[in-house]
Amino acid sequence: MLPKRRRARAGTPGADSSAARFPGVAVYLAEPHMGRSRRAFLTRLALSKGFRVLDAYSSEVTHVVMEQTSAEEAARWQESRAAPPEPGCARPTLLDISWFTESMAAGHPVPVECRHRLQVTVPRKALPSPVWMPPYACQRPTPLTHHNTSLSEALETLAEAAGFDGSEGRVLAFSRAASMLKALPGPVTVLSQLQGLPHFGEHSCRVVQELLDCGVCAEVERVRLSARYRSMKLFTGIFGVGVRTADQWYREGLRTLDDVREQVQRLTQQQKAGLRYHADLSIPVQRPDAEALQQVVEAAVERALPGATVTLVGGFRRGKLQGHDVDFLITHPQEGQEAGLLSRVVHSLKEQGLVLYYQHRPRHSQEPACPARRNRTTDTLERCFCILRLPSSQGAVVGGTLGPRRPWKAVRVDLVVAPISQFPFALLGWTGSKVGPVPWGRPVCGVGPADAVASPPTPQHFERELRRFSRKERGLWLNSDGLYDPEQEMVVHLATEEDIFRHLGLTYLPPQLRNA
Ligand code: 8DG
Ligand code: CA
Ligand code: CA
Repeated sequence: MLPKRRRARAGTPGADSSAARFPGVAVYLAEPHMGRSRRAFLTRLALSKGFRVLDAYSSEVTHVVMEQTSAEEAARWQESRAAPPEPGCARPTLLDISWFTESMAAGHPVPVECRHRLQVTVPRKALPSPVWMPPYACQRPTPLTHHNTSLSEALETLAEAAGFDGSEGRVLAFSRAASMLKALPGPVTVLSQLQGLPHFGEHSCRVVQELLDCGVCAEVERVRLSARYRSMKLFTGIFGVGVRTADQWYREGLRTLDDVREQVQRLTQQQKAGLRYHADLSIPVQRPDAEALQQVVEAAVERALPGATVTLVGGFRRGKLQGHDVDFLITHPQEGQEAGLLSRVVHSLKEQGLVLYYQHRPRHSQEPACPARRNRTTDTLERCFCILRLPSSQGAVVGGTLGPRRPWKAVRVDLVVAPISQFPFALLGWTGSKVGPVPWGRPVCGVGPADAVASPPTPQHFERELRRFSRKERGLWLNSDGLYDPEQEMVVHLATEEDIFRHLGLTYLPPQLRNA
């Protein structure tokens, strides 16, 4: 015999989503001022109309209905029951009983309007003033969601625009300030809270002040709407196009994708592929797509070399729900076994008809004639920049009125191979957040310009800061290849990411806290 409460739930037609007429809606009637018998009556009424009514408050609830409850009380009630929502998942809407009664009268859930909402000001934790923060992004946790999004996004826009103009100093200044805001334990409400924080120069402070006063910053809005920023963003969003090429096109008067298409004879193979699949590639890749691709890549790797492993890295490893591409790091527990693996993996994917484009970059020599190679941002690991064909789930047709309609979509995928001895460094490096743009792609010891690095120039910078910390504070050179001690002229061997943090004298930060 089930306990009374479970029995009731099990027998409740509305508790089963398949039985409900409105599967996207799960109502929870909150008691505070709603007597038990009234709640039971309203529950029966809603169930009879085909609504799903949940007995207990859970993450499934989409609509919380309250009666005679103030906004503050509602907010307190919610805070006491719910953990902060997962990134990308909204909290359920807190509604007055008027939404419920109108929905019952209509026989279906009516659209939520402003007047139905219990206007809730979520209580915000006050930020101590002034607040203290360590100067390097690798010395402080930076979660994916934070308290100062509009401020950090404004500064990142200015950093990006500075990158488009080749101004590395301003890129660093704005991205360091933005990154600091992301790490703060509460929302900035007055400028004085930033007093004494490193990286807040006069310009960044002015932008923050204007945003706090007016909600918008004229300079940022001007940049966002400017023809140059828009074209540069459009061009650098094409796979294979870096800042230098985008700038050249802009100077020549090109503004749109059609302008670029007219210059097709000048494009590299990579850029041609980028343009061909631009419609698909400009839509963010979602996590389920990344997971589906992981299975495809894992199967190909297992066929090519049993025992080799595939790790999802990049933004998805940091907990992002979407990204501009999917990054996989491949290794084998036995050093040297990975040699030749990538060609076989790509061959296997090609045989399945999944490869739309690829550019294989073999491993650079391990013994560089030029020691500065050890100190560069791009690494020597073997990799393949690909565009793969991902069949859409259940054969759904993708593409709208403008694009082709077909049961698959093109997705950018980076495959990187590291020998097991370099794996922890490659894992750390390819998890990011990334090393940010080198605005004009200065060639380093014969390595190609930034245009050769197929990724859009967004100013995230955990890795850049980690490498800077390592060099300036510890005298060690870190990149995705390894850690080098220039004084001892030797490579430092370490087995895990945790070991690398420890060796650098840093507290370990898991990937989800590296969203600087
Ligand atoms: P997104 O795709 O979610 O938009 O962003 P992401 O996953 O954080 O960035 P990414 O551009 O895909 O780069 C992933 C990581 O790879 C980033 O932290 C930097 C790292 N990385 C290296 N070496 C190289 C390289 O030579 N080229 C590129 N593009 N990334 C590299 O360690
Ligand atoms: Ca990525
Ligand atoms: Ca990538």
